[in-house]
Amino acid sequence: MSETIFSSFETVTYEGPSSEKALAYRWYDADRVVLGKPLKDHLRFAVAYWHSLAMRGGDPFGSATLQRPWFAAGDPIAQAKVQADAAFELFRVIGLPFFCFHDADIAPGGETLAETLKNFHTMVDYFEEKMSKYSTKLLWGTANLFSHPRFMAGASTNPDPEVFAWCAATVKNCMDATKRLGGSNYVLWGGREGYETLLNTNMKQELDQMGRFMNLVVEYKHKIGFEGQILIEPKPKEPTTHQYDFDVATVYSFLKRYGLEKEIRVNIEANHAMLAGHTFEHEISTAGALGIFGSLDINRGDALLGWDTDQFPNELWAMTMSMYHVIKAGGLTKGGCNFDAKVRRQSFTAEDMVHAHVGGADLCARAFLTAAKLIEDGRYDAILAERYAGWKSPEAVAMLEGKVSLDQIEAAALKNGINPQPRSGKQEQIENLLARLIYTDAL
Ligand code: XUL
Ligand code: CO
Repeated sequence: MSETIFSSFETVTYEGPSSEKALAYRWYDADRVVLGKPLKDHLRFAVAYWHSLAMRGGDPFGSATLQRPWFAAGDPIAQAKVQADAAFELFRVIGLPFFCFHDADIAPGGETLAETLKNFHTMVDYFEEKMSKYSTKLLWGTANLFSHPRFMAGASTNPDPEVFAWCAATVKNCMDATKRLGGSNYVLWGGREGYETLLNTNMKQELDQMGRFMNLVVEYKHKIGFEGQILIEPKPKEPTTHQYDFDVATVYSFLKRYGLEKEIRVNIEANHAMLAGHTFEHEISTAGALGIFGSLDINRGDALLGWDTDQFPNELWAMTMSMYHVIKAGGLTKGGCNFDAKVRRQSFTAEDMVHAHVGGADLCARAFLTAAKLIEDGRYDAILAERYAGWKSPEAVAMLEGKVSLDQIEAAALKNGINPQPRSGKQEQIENLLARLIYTDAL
């Protein structure tokens, strides 16, 4: 193994909130038991290979800035191996339990499908070897079906069936690799599953193609006995103007339409939620209500910009309420918190990369501990329970369970003569209670 830019760093450890050390966990005490299990098993943090290892820091106006020596390490496979050596050293330094990858992040593409898959499997072999030497596990694998020009008109929704077939072959191989590396989930983000103009688009045809593709994925999952979750990652726009997997609710309607609502869940990304005009917690709560909550891509956007800035999270209130809804949705079982976040172009050193992950994990850990405290405290849940308490009466239960018809409800309402009176929604009271619970160091 070659010396890497992360090799000189000590493994970052938990030191507690009062630590003055620049690189230390203040809130992420991985083994601390909260709500019945260790924090690390609630949060299941993952490093995103694409942002942390494969990105070079270019933007539409400027070239690469990030200091990543592996891009000059010889032929493409040699480069990919040096990059993997650095990746596993980064995982060791930050001590987070998982990583996630796309095929194209870990292996160079080839001229043909066969060559591309050969490169991929060479690197999967290398990853298997690395994983036997380090403790980091795979949270999820995925296929990049959006960067290469062949995908410019979509992947499974492409007007060209040969592109559909290329994508099917690629996903089959990525699912095989994910299973082989012990992945807990397989993710599909429809990078270009949408359109730029309806003038050249047959939407029904494209949706049927995507529905068939997802069914093929699910059939293959069962065929190979992959026990992980299959997840779709909603995003409303970027790169295409209109994306078919706009938000959680849209994905749910797609899953229902193609008979997949029991088979596929969602990987919800904070910045994507913002682009859809929602909050992260709205999307988590929607998935919880619809029974399709799966996993999280944990980054933040910028309210002043209209695109996916993929920054490391640092908003305590928003993240606390998101974690509250995660717990209410049943928690991250096989899912996790993937840092689908990148350092800024000026943060080009190895040290910046370590700070970014440590700060992000600390913020999420603090938010989770606060959300758990909020639940254990009980006052917030009591306000909510009181607001809906009327629905516990036998008459209300009968209405909700479909035991009475519209005319029976009318007759009962006329008979009891109740004139409903407005009640306070208590928004400010709730905000004040939450502010007291969130912005305190006592956890
Ligand atoms: C793009 C995005 C992707 C997916 C994986 O916005 O979030 O990185 O997470 O393809
Ligand atoms: Co993402």
